[in-house]
Amino acid sequence: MSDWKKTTCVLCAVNCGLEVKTEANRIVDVRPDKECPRSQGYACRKGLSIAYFQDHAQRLKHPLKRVGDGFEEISWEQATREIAAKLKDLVNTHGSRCLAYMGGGGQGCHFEAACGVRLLRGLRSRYHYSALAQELTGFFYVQGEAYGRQYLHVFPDIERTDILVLWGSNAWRSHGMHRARPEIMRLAKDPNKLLVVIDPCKTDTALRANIHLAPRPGTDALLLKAMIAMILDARIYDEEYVREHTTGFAEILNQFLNFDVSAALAVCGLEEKEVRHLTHLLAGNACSFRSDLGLLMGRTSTVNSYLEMILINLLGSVGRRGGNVFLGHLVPLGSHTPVEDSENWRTVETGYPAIMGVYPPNVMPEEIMSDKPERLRAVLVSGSNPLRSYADTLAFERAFKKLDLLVTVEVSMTETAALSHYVLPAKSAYEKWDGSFFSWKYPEYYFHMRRPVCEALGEPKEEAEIFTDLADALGLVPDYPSELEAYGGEELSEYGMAIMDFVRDHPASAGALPFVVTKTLGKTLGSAALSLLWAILARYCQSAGAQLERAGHSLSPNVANDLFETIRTTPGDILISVQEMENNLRDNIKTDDGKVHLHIAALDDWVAEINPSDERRALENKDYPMILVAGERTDFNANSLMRNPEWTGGVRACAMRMHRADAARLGLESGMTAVVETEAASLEIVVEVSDSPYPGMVIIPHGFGLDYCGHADGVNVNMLTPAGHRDRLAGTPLHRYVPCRVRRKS
Ligand SMILES: Nc1nc2c(c(=O)[nH]1)N[C@H]1C(S)=C(S)[C@@H](COP(=O)(O)OP(=O)(O)OC[C@H]3O[C@@H](n4cnc5c(=O)[nH]c(N)nc54)[C@H](O)[C@@H]3O)O[C@H]1N2
Ligand SMILES: Nc1nc2c(c(=O)[nH]1)N[C@H]1C(S)=C(S)[C@@H](COP(=O)(O)OP(=O)(O)OC[C@H]3O[C@@H](n4cnc5c(=O)[nH]c(N)nc54)[C@H](O)[C@@H]3O)O[C@H]1N2
Ligand code: SF4
Ligand SMILES: [Mo]
Repeated sequence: MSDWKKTTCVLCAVNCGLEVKTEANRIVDVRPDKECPRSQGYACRKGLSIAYFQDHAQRLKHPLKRVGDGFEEISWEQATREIAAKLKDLVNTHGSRCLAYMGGGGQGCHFEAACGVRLLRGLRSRYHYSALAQELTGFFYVQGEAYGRQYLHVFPDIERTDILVLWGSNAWRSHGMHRARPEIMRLAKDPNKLLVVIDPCKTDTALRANIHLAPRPGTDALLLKAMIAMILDARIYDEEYVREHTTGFAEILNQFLNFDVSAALAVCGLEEKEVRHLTHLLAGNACSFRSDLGLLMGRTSTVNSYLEMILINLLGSVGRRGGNVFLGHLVPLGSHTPVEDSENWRTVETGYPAIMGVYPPNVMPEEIMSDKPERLRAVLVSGSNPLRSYADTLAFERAFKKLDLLVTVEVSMTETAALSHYVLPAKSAYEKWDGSFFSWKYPEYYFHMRRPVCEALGEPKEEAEIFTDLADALGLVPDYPSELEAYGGEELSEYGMAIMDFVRDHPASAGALPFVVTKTLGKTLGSAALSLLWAILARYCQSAGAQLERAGHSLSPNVANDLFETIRTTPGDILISVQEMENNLRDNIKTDDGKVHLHIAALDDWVAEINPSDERRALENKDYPMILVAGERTDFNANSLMRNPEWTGGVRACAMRMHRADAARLGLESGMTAVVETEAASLEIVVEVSDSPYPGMVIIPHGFGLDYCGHADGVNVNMLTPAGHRDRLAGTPLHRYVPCRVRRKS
């Protein structure tokens, strides 16, 4: 038997297949998994450095309790008992709105979310904050309005597309798709295909593109409006698609008629004939769009996503072969929570609704500092590091110090953990059963349940188990028949029937079902996450029908159990479902009338604001005349996941890039130190002069400035990002457009 063990990378959302060798319980060798049907032998240097994520000096081994300025080790029993008592007391005294859960949205470990959210809901709070609301909730809002559910999102059919437009995405570095580099090269080199990049900077992706449009930063909405107006004006939109599959076209037409395309493109700094040429190419071919943080964290975030949705639909690309398609999934990444729904809580101080079930981290400091009696007082953090990842580190620090209870579930002693009242050690991605529900491939959907490849040191637990124990201590787990504890292995079908009987007889306990499953099947299987996978499959298989059959699974009553056994006993990716390509739109859309709703009335005023004269004015800022791109992806960052600076191999990876002309004007050269100031703070950073940034723009990577054993490598860019600089509808940070000023350090 090979001593290579199959797993996946957990440093970014594409989760490439890896094979690792271990010695003395450490990962000593890593190679890309050639048999992984998604990544097919591709992995980047970060994945190959995964041993630095698994083993480092700050890994947590035991539950810790804050005592004075330090921590003392305590037992799980004490930790669970004390935290449960404090939670109960706070909720009883101040009401449920005082409690928030921040987590469940990491790059590779999604099985905690079911129990984390159930624990929150068991205590009657809805305040689930998540990294998804760092970037994607404006986009999800638009998807919900257009396609009927916020979790329905379209992604390019990359294998079949003729033109791929990467808009505000530096996929060469960030890998926003499977096998990003080979795929970018394939599209760029194939004479029948085109790779288009729309990005102010000459990024590594842009340098490889067949067409690169470089709009002035922050003018994407103007450019999108101009493209839509051109397409309508020239009547090159897909008339049949619009007639058959959409509503709201008349309203859209009204909004874009008489739009001054020339004036708009002058503000964007683009040649009208180049943009016109591109719109004609797009209209004549199977084109698809992959947008990322340049749009999502751009100056007009939600409106960018809205206009992009309109553009893609006018081109008739949605659901089409080679267009933007709905992918298969086992569970959606979140829940549909319409913003106007009366059940949808608003945040107490800032008034933001949940989108996709989650609230934006940007507002959390204000929610804690609020004077209102219902303010946040207790936060349960897992799999995120707000003190480095989220905007405005100083605001978070002040707010977290004011909390009555901060509990962090972590694999490492992070900056957030260091401020917490309790720190609970989680097993790492390589020590437990876990997986992600991200989905990028089409028409196949593969799922990889990682199995432990290393033994956990100390006494960490799976998060789902930690949350179950807390729920138990809080009395949130209903009584269940003791026979449920006896099942497992071959008797899965009987277990399934017993669970169904239990739910039928105790409908009020349905919400607490994940805890019952982890406490029963989870115990038998030795993993809470694995038992939750069984429950997910049981539910999924009830309605998946034809998708499952196309993947070769027979639709017997036992299909979920069979699939579960296959996943449990077969390392690597398992084919779960195959989408039917001819009816992708019809099979997936969930609006009442089965049509795409092009018009979102709630955004009318905002869309009207996007006009050349108002935008020209809005782009000027006398106090902060430069634009900071706060959080670039490079080969040497992976969110805040790589704490030991040695993993970069000694490369000085954290510097601020700026355009040659700006550097000359400010008297700066590579290697010199500059001072950057924003509304939030100022800091010093080493400069790297380059031709790639747009003039007037400075770029700092994220994921640096982590305190590693008393030393911080590079700077923490979130010192500079004001929490209030956020999308008006979704609250997502506008990290790609942070007004700043820069000077040479005197
Ligand atoms: N190496 C590495 N890869 C990662 C991560 C990592 O930390 N490191 N993180 C992962 C995560 S969580 C995510 S969300 C993805 C993000 O992946 P990307 O969004 O691809 O990452 P960015 O580096 O932010 O690239 C955004 C691009 O937007 C451009 N941009 C800036 N301003 C504007 C603008 O006004 N308009 C337009 N059109 N473009 C603009 C920037 O020049 C940049 O090229 O990366 C993932 N991959
Ligand atoms: N300025 C700026 N800030 C940004 C961005 C930006 O572009 N600019 N990008 C944002 C984006 S898109 C994202 S997605 C966020 C990501 O930011 P976060 O949501 O904070 O996520 P990560 O940095 O991936 O991981 C956070 C923590 O999870 C811990 N962890 C790892 N594995 C496990 C595990 O198995 N269990 C538990 N319980 N914990 C674990 C890690 O030790 C780490 O401390 O960063 C955001 N922050
Ligand atoms: S960081 Fe992303 S692209 Fe690189 S190996 Fe890991 S999953 Fe693959
Ligand atoms: Mo992200």
